[in-house]
Amino acid sequence: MKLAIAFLIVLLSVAVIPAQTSRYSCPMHPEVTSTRKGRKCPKCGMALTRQSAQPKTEPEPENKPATDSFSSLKIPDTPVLDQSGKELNFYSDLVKDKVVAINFVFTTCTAICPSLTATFRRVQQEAKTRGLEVQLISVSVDPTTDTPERLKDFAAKFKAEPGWTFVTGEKTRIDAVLQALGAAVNNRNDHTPMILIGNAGTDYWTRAYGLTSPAKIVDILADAAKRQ
Ligand SMILES: [Cu+2]
Repeated sequence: MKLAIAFLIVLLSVAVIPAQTSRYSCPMHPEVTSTRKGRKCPKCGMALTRQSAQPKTEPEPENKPATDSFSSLKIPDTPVLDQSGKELNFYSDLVKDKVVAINFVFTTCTAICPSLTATFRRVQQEAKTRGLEVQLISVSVDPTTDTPERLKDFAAKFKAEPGWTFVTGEKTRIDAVLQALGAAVNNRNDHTPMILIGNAGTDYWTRAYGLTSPAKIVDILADAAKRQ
């Protein structure tokens, strides 16, 4: 009898304890979970959010729209500079009424930026092949170092064509843009590999991991272009 009770207690604690532990998971990648607060998703850099104690059994759709938190209205119309040193208003000149993909890079990065940028290059080529009109935007997370001249060299190195704009500018303004797009970081090396993809005309927004295959990213862009 005692043994049976002890067994029951062990069984109960096994069943109950995990359910009481807080779980955090990535809004874009539900398979990425942690029991610790404040973690970021290694796939897209988004902060993990707390989940209810009951794990979801329904699989999440792969391209979950970021509609719960994001809208064109959140994008600032801040004056910024492109790689030619031309002043543009971020929202009205680069985003408004367009199908866009935005990534976050810095020219002196030796880690992930070369891959993110090479991916964008292939996205640009593939979108062109498929007749899809898109605006690519690479926002510098290190605007103090990344002058328009540096960005121009960087763009040339990756054979960027018209329709791909590299953005820098006054640090406070760029910080405001990064903040609004969910890509603000204290240390440039911690920048997110996330790509923000949207149809600004219809206010449809989603996010993707920056090292997803270029074909898949173009699929997501094509899907965004069709969204009402
Ligand atoms: Cu980087």
